[in-house]
Amino acid sequence: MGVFSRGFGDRRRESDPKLPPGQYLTEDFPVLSAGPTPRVDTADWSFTIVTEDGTKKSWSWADMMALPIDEIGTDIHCVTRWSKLGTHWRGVSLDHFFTDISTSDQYTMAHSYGGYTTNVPLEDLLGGKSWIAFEFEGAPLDPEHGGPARLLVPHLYFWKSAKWVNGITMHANDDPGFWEQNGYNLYGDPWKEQRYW
Ligand SMILES: Nc1nc2c(c(=O)[nH]1)N[C@H]1C(S)=C(S)[C@@H](COP(=O)(O)O)O[C@H]1N2
Ligand SMILES: [Mo]
Repeated sequence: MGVFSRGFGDRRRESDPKLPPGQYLTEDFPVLSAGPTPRVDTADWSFTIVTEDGTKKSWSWADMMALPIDEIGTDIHCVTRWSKLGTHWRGVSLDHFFTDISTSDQYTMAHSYGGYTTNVPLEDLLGGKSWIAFEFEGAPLDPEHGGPARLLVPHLYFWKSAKWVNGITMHANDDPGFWEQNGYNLYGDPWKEQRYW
């Protein structure tokens, strides 16, 4: 935006077709955490998927790094109305974690170090729509932003992108996670302004 005059830039921003309704653009990266920032070393990090029959499959940091890594360019939208366009991440698609997972459940709950949870339908995690992200703009993900690794589900409001993610449990029903129990929408589509119940 630096090459444009301020007035031109502001008008362009207000009408940006990439900006969902009720959102404004921000250049900085606000930190929104419901509790203290957990400090998790990659040597201690693991990610576990638990299915309905209790079967668990876990990945260490090295296991995750051996999976195909994507470069992700995407916009992100927070329910508190800020959006960032054109952010860059590196991460592993959830498709790769689910390759050998056998489940009949259609819903998932993401779990984080520190206890945060958020519910996402399984189909919203698959098909190249979500990642475990560990780099932001060319640097390891800052602990405040969920480092060493966070869920990235950019087509839903950013509260679905669980920071410090350490696992997913399969659910038969769309059970509410932390913010969803506290008034946020069960699904959270920014283009439909699904902010609250
Ligand atoms: N573990 C955890 N993940 C979380 C949160 C949190 O409090 N704890 N906040 C959510 C909310 S409400 C938002 S908007 C984004 C904020 O991510 P940021 O702090 O990197 O901007 O993280 C989401 N993921
Ligand atoms: Mo948020």
